[in-house]
Amino acid sequence: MDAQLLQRGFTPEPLKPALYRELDQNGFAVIENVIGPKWLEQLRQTFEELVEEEGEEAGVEVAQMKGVRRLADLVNKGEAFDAVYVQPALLTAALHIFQRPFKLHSLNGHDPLVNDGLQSLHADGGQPETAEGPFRVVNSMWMLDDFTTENGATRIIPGSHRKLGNINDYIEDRMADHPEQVHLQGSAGSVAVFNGSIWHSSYINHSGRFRRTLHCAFIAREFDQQTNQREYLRPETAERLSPLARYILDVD
Ligand SMILES: O=C(O)CCC(=O)C(=O)O
Repeated sequence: MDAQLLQRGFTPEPLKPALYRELDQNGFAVIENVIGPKWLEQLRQTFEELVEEEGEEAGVEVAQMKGVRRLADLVNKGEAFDAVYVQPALLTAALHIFQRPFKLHSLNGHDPLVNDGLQSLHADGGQPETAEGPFRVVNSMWMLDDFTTENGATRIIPGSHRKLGNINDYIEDRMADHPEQVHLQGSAGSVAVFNGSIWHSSYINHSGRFRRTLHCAFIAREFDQQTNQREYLRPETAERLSPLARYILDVD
């Protein structure tokens, strides 16, 4: 446990036992009904407004990708995102994986366009030193639309978070389909949480229907953030932050 989390107002929201097993054995789990209908609508609307407003600059703070509508630094881009990175079930799952203090790594958006979106298999946090960890990154996929095999639901290789060494030692062509890959499917409003050492990637959107997601990633506190929140924090965001949010963002 991280005593600071509790002191800052975090109340753990224990997950169903099966979800802890899935996080440990498979390296990922889908938590359903996290985003209620009104919040979902706000997140979708803010996503679209930002894509429109930012145009060619969208996503530039972290990474742009051909064939994908990307957004970045969402902590500073709307009140609708304030409750994302402090969501209790998500923090509970992250703590279960890290087993030590952690902070936000980045909060970004991702939507693969029709017949596009394929990425090479990768692990956000690299491979662990031992099969039991410690693990460096935990990521989560906030499904703003239904995630299906047709619209490019993320592909993921169950159990690969415990592989040691470099991913290239195991896979010759990381763009190719992997014999063990499954897709992170779920209804809009679900959140998939996964160990950042797991092999995964964005997949081809064959349908052309939206497959909007927020990537809310955390990193163990001893490492640097992907988006340095102290550097990016805007005064209007700072005014809204709870003590817990300040701790998770590491802006004190
Ligand atoms: O949105 C997805 O399906 C996964 C994206 C991803 O893994 C990445 O951008 O690194």
